[in-house]
Amino acid sequence: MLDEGRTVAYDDLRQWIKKLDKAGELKRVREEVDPILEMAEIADRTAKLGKGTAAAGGPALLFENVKGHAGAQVLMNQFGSERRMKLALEVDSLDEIAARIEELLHQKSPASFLDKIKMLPKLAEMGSFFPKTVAAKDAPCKEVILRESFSVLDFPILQTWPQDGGRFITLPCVITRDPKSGKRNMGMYRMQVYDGQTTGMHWQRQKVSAEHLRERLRAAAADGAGRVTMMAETAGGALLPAGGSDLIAQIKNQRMEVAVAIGTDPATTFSAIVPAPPEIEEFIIAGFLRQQPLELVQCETVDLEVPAHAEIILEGYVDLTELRSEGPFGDHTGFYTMAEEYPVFHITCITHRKDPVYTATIVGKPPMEDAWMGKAVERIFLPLMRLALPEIVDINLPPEGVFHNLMIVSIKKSYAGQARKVMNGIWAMGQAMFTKCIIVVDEDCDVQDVAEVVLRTTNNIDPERDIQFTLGPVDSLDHASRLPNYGSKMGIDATRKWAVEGFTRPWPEMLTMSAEVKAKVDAMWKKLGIE
Ligand SMILES: Cc1cc2nc3c(=O)[nH]c(=O)nc-3n(C[C@H](O)[C@H](O)[C@H](O)COP(=O)(O)O)c2cc1C
Ligand SMILES: [Mn+2]
Repeated sequence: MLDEGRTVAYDDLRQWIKKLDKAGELKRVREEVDPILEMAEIADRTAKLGKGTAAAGGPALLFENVKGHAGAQVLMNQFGSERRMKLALEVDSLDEIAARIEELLHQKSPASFLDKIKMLPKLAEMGSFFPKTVAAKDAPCKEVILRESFSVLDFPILQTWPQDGGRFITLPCVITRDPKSGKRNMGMYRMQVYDGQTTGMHWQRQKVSAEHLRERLRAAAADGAGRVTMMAETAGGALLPAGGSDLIAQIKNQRMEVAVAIGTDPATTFSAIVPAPPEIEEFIIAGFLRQQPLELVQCETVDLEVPAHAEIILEGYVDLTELRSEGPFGDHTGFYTMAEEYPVFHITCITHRKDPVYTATIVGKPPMEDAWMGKAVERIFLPLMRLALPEIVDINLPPEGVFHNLMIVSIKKSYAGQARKVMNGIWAMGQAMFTKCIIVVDEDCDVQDVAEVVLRTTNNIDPERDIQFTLGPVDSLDHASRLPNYGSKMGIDATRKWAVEGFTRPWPEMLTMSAEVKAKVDAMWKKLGIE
């Protein structure tokens, strides 16, 4: 059920572009621009406009004169400001989505008949979360179906940084199926274009599609009794049976089907980056965000469903044992990630809308477009984090911390050691496992005010006592860890220390002026002529 005054969800990317145009949020670029580096440089400068101000992030860009691709259009920076992120998800504040989640999580069992009746609109709303399948004739993504002599390079795919390994598809929604549960996953993983029919598949080992691949390998490598031999890890999150070359021969040429959607409505694109638990299909998250079911259609050559309204669909497979060098790639850390082995995606069919609009992003030194997507994730996940850690008041992932490097958390502290409990809880929570530094402050510290956080943290700690290290998985993009994907993390307990924590000195109060004097100065402030 739609809230009053809410517009109906965007059906597709084109409706979204229209909305951006109407809202004065779209800049059409009519100069000829090369998808090799030039588009990236323009998008980078645009992303940095108004940096640090309330109006940070320039307009969305629609390139209409793409060098080497007559008639093509490329949309960039569609999520690149707070205002646009809210427009994309059709809310006045990102906390509205958190409030909707909170409402769902805290449903009380209906006590009376009347309570049950009152729940009906909620149930109807929940019905809209689930995707529905439409016939191919009703799926715009099937307007053109290419089963042979296709090339993904016919689309204006960008190279974003000079030392990149080549062109990369940077905003793809990659769909795979869990071989055990049948559940579908949609994640955003960049794809390096090797040639017209093959790309890389940069799913990092802790991500859901990497686990789908491992599940396929486990099944393929099981003996008659279903036992799996020891597995050895290879890069890119794949596992191969240790030792036994006959086993490798046995699984060679086995495939996992993959489909990729490029250019979907904004809520669907956004849902592909949401770090949801594997049990929850992103298709449902898209339905929840849109408050309207996502329409899916069956693929032509693989047993997967894809968003019916997408501009472009790539269908294909990953060979279970095949790996290929992927990268380097100018990444959202502000550094290049070096070449590493990742699975390879073979395209079996391309379908697309007539005159498809290609969508892309550039990642690099923050703030970039993904900073705003990350902020939306931060706001939406707060109520879910509070489920496990109810003492959390607020969190802040500053864009310069590139999401996995720094999380600032404020807590309502009630017992000794609670800041450390919260750190450990965060390191145990889905993709928050990657957080390299966690700073925990008391509830009266506004974590969104980084200056206040620095002041409190550096004042409040005895470093040797208040900093703790732990070892565990780290983000694949971390170039400083002792080993790829494995290293240390740091938690700083910047809360006020209590006697029960062994701190027996008096703790001073922070400075504030008395209300009486403030009121008096307020009254004379204008007259003073200082401002
Ligand atoms: C622009 C952009 C590019 C991304 N590229 C990758 C990538 O190449 N590999 C990866 O593992 N995650 C990448 N991510 C992060 C994943 O999309 C994110 O972790 C997502 O939650 C993964 O979905 P999953 O939990 O279903 O695996 C990217 C995110 C964004 C916003
Ligand atoms: Mn997922």
